Amino acid sequence: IGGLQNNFMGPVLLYTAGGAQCTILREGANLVSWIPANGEEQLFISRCSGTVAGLPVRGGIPLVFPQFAEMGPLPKHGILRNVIWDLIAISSQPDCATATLQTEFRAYALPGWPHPFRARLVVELQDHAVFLQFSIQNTGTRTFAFQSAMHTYLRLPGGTPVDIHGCIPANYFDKQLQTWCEPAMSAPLHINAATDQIHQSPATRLQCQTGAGRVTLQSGGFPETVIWTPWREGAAAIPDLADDEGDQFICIEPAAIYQAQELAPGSQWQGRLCLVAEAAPESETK
Ligand code: TA6
Repeated sequence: IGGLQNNFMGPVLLYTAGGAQCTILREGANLVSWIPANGEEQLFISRCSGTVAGLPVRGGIPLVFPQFAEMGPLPKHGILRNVIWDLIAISSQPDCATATLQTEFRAYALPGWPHPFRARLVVELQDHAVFLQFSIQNTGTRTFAFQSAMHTYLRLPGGTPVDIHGCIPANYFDKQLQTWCEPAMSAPLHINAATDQIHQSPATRLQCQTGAGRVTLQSGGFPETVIWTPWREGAAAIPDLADDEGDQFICIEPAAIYQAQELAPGSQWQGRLCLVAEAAPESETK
């Protein structure tokens, strides 16, 4: 039977009758585990998560808001990934389970961010897919602009390059080179080294071969896409990542960074992400 298993303070667990399951931490409303029916874990979590005080979990799908990286006065990637969210609704049917988490900020609750807002994340789990709907409501009296991303850590087998299919060619900012680059016209995007790029095109339908099959990623509401991995050479510089974990994930992040979003008083913005898992054909697993 499909269902739910939760306690008020602990992680939120969803599962379907078909055998899919996912875990959402109330810290950061982070989807830290997703195992589709007949499948394996699709998301990466570092075994060093939690070893450095003050850092959020290294992996899953941290939510970035209202600042991307160090592009403003707030802590890196903003303020949502460190706070404890409330579980406000949960429901279950045999083939689908849903959880809604929410957190609210009052005006001037934080230095560098005077605006009150309500953030909500709805996670819907089906046998082979998980849907995330991230929304921000401006509960204040002034329009504000914000950056956002769903910092999705897809698990890789490690030790093998990864191809990302379906990128829409567009200029991208290379954070390592600190320069704007023209898109490579040849698809797919082949990753075999440290990569940190902000592409000026949405993740309309990207496909990536993960450790246990293929994942399709579709976003809505986010005009840009970040592709990041430290790979082997960059792992040592990240304090809450083991040295052998650098090539065990690729972050594909629907984002709004250079194309920040504006939100008028009382209005709501919504960003969506759908992940669909497909088992690898037998010929590919041998
Ligand atoms: O989204 C890519 C990025 O901004 C990278 O530059 C890298 O710093 C990464 O995020 C991880 O950030 P974190 O604060 O989680 O270490």
